[in-house]
Amino acid sequence: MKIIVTGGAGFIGSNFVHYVYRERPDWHITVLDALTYAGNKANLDGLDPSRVTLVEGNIMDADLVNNLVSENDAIVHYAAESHNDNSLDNPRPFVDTNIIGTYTILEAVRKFGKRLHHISTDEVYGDLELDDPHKFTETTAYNPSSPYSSTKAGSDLLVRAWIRSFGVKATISNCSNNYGPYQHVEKFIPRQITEVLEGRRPKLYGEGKNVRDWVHTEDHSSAVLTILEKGVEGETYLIGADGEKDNKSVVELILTTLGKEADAYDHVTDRPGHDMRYAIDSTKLRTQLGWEPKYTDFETGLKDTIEWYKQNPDWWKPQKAETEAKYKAQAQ
Ligand code: NAD
Ligand code: TDX
Repeated sequence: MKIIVTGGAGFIGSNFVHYVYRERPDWHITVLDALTYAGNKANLDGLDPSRVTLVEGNIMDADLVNNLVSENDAIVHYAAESHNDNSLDNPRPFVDTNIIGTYTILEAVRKFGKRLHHISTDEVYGDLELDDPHKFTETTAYNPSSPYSSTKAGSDLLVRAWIRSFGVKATISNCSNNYGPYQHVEKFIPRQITEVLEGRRPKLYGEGKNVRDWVHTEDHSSAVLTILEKGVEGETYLIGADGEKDNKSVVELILTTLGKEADAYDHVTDRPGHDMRYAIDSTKLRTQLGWEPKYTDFETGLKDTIEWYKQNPDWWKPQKAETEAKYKAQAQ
C-alpha cells in the first residue's frame, strides 16, 4: 500500500504517520505538507526515508497533487488551517486551504479513481448546551460557528457532493479535541503546560465552563487506520472517547500535576462566539468497525503529555515567544 498523508508534518498528521509506520511496516508513506507555521520537519525525525518521503508543497497546487495521487493508492487528508483563534484574526488562509485545498484533492482522486479519507472535526455540528442529554451523531445537522469550523464544514460538504455526484471513493471522519505529543503551543493544553514550565500562569478564556471531549491523538490514529481499511465508501464516522471535561478542570489538573496550586491561573478575554460544549457519540465506529480507544483515562494521558513537553523544550521553545506575542496583542 502506498499512501499520501497531507498535513503529515503537523500535530495529528505526524502522529498518524508514526502510527502507520509502526503498525504497517510494508506501507510507503508520502507526506505532502506546506510546512506552514504549524508544520515541523522535526515531527518526522527518526523515520526511515526509504519508507517515508516528505514532499514540501501546497495542497492547492493541482499539478503536484495530481502527480502524487496518480502514483499512490490512497490519500489521507489532514492538511488544514486548524486554529479557531487564528481564523477570527484572519479567515482568508482558512478559505484557501480548507476549501480550495480540499477541492483540489477531490478533483485529483476523481481523475485517477483513488481512495480518499477526509479528516474533519466535531466543530462542524456547532455546540451543545451544558445540560443537553444528546451528543453529536453522524446525522446531526451542520451548524458551524467560526471561520475555522465553517470552512471545515464546507470541505466536508464538498466531499459528500463529490461522492454522490461523481462516485468518488471517499470516507469522512469527524473527531473531537485531540491531545498528545507534537501539538502546537497555540492550542489550549500545550499552551497551559508550557506557560507553567516557563514560570507563568495559565490563561483561561472567560469562566472556563466550556466543555471539550478529549481524545488522545493515538486513538484518533487507530480510528483513521480502521476506517481506511474497513470503512464503507461514502460513509461518515464520528471519532471520540467519552472524554468530556470543562476547561477549568483541565487547567487545574495541569497545575496540580506540575506541583502548583490549583487556582494559580488567570481569566482572560473570552473567544468571540466561543462554542460551549462538544460531545461525540462514536457508537457507529465502535459497533460497525469494531474500534475501541486505548487512552480511556484522561489523567494518565495528560500526565504522559505533560512529561513529553517537559522532556522536549527544544521542540516547543522556538514557537513559544511568537505565539504568546500574538495572544498578548489580542488580550488573550
Ligand atoms: P496542525 O495545524 O497542527 O497541522 C496542520 C498541518 O497542515 C501543518 O503541518 C501544516 O503545515 C499543513 N498545511 C496547512 N496548510 C497547508 C496547505 N495549504 N498545503 C499543505 N499543507 C498544509 O493541525 P492538527 O491539529 O494536526 O489538525 C489536523 C487535521 O485534523 C485538520 O484537518 C483538523 O481540522 C483536524 N482535526 C483537528 C482536531 C484537533 O483537536 N486538533 C480535532 C479534530 C479534527
Ligand atoms: O489559552 C487558551 N485558553 C482557553 O481557555 C486557549 C488557547 C483555549 N482556551 C479554550 C478555548 C476552548 O474552549 O480551551 C478550549 C480548547 O481550545 P483550542 O485548543 O483552541 O481548541 P478548540 O477551539 O476546541 O478546537 C480544537 O478542537 C477541534 C482544534 O484546535 C480544532 O482544530 C479541532 O477541530
